[in-house]
Amino acid sequence: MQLKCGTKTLDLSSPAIMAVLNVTPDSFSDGGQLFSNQLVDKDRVLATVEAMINDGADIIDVGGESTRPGAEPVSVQQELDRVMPVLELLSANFDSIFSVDTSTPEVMQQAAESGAHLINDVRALQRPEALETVSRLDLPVCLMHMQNQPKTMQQQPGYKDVVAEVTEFLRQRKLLCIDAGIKSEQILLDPGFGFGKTLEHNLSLFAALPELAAYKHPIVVGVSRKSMIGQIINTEVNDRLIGSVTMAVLAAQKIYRAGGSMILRVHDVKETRQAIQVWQATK
Ligand code: 8Y4
Repeated sequence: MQLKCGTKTLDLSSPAIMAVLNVTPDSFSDGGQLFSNQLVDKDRVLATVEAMINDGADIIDVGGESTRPGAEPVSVQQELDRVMPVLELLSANFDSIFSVDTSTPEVMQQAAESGAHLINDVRALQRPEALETVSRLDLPVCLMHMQNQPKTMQQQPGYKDVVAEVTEFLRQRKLLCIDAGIKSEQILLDPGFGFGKTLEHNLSLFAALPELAAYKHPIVVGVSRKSMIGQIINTEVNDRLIGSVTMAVLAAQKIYRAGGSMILRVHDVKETRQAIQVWQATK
């Protein structure tokens, strides 16, 4: 299984690792140190990303909008100011695959012009012009499910049947992508762990990963350090490494046993890579 990403090709015969690079000055647990006085600290970004690549990251996911529960929306200009200098810096220095975590068509367009290879949209191209923009760019896109918006999504998550509703949403968004001219083989699907979901909802979706994999699109799984893990093992965000890696391996096992393929979106690249290698050897 291979995913064409513009000028690059991503091998998905085993799980690919997407490393999280937050370029939001307000993000505390990671990424906050990439800024000083609202300006990107270039040396820090280069050192961080070099380590990620050496640790085994296949993709670097650059995001300038905080989508954590309760986060305030950002302006287009703010997002551009955060993301573009970093993408330009990374494209000039590394031969890796870069994804841009954005829902904003202007950011998608400019990021692609500066060398981004994949669009990661937590709003599944629902903003005006997003479908048309990605279709023109001819890049792969991750469609993620979210209930409500980051500001309010964890206040009252509710579903009659979370698995049916999330899979139906992704199926509909995928059909609209294909109508807009996006190639089926460029579409990735993501149930959106933690985005408008209780622990019970997240665990139902996790159990249903084989069903989602049966759609034959690569699945993106982002559970790293999220509160669902904190709720299971009762730990703060800085003590979720083992839980995150365990869940990543279990997700890989579910998806590959079902004949699918996947990308793991993670903060802890080295540990996840080692765990996946050990799992691979036992297959
Ligand atoms: C601690 C650390 C607590 C991180 C919460 C978080 C996903 C995503 C995010 C995902 C895809 C996050 C941009 C949320 N999660 N994109 N983005 N899938 N495709 N929260 O699951 O990491 S940001």
